[in-house]
Amino acid sequence: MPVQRTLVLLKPDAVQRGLIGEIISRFERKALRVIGMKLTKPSQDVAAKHYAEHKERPFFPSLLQFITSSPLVALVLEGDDAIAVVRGLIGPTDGRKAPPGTIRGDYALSKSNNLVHASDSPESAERELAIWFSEGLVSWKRCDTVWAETE
Ligand code: 3AN
Repeated sequence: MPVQRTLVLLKPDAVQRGLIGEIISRFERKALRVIGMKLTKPSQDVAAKHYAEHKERPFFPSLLQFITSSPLVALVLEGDDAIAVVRGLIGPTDGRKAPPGTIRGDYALSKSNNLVHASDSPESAERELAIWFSEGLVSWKRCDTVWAETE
């Protein structure tokens, strides 16, 4: 199983609704490692780079407005198959359709204000990590790894 790194954003709605701890605790309980974390209010330029693949979509202006409206928490998570695992934990885009038990399914009622972003492929993760964490990451080992990750 490949050890992967993935970019997660706890978007402005997660911060404003006081859900930072709640959401991060789900990732921690899954035995993922937080190897990067910061509270930041992104510039239009950073937001546009991050969402570049959506620039032709009708919702692009409102997406940029939303993501730059208030601080967000940027995280990098590391672990076995982390990209797919984190996408599974957050659930599908539309909070109304996301199943209970997923983060969006439990806390979001919207397609746009859906609390969390997570990289959707190794290529996206690499591109997004360069945008949000050009300063680098902090590598460390969890002391419970041998209990949590043994096949
Ligand atoms: P996901 O975050 O589930 O990978 P994407 O990549 O399709 O979803 O869309 C990126 C972000 O754009 C979503 N997280 C959501 O905030 C927003 N978005 C997607 N589709 C719509 C839509 N139809 N209307 C408004 N916002 C949308």
